[in-house]
Amino acid sequence: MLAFSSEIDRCYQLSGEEFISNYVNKSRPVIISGVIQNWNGFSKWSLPYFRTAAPNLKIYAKHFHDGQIKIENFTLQEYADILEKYEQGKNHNQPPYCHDLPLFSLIPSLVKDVQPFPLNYLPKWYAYKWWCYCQFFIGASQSFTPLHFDCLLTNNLFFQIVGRKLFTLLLSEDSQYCYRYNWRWFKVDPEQPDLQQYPLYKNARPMKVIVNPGEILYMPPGTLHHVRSLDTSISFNIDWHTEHSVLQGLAASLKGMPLKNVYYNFLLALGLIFKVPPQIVFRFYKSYLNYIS
Ligand SMILES: O=C(O)CCC(=O)C(=O)O
Ligand SMILES: [Fe+2]
Repeated sequence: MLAFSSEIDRCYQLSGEEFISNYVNKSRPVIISGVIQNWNGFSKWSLPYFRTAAPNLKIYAKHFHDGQIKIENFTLQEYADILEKYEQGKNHNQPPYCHDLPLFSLIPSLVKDVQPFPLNYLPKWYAYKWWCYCQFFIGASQSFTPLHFDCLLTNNLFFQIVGRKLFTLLLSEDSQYCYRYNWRWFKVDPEQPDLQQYPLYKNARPMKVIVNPGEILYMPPGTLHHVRSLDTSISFNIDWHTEHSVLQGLAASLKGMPLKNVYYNFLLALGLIFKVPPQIVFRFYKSYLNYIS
């Protein structure tokens, strides 16, 4: 079992071998700089840029409130307009958060803005259409995602492109202090923990870290995270399994993982463990693209 560290390592230009042996295999989070700063996305990406690329694209955005998620539908044009008005101070209501959007699949031309992609951090199996496992997070300053872990118990590489985000991370062994509900969500608010209502949280060891544009955050499977945007922000992640994590993910079927998630982990196990080619597995994986968790 991993000894707790209150500090998260920051590494410059970590090699694939170092990343896997020091962080993935030890289930330790890390922030990596010096790998993606030359991506074209850093000079190109903004809401107006996305709006121009696909003004009529249908997207959704979420309001997180008191343990409920309310989803609203927009076109990209409408959503960009709402954010623009908010930034200009013409509208004071916090805009909903465009959260978990598979934007590379919806606007494939964006993939060329994130080259070279650090495929050396992932199992080779993901080289085929890796962008289909990515989700975007686009929103105004102060948007937030409540405390949760990622639903398939995957590894997460999180790429910060525009603006900064404040992450509060808790290692999976601390989930027992955070009051879980609905498989992957937690009742404690790590920004303002209510110790009267959630007394066990006093045993938890939250780690706070700011992720800046150009940095990558690695979160091991089952890491709890609460995320607060400090600025208008554009980020995306890639959720991915190793042979080890996919087995752990399958074992979680016995611990309440929803059946839909078990199905996706089963498909990934076919690929990663039984070496079924990604071209075949991916045919069955397609609906993941619209999977709102
Ligand atoms: O950036 C956010 O608000 C949430 C990110 C997240 O939950 C994830 O990458 O899994
Ligand atoms: Fe997440």
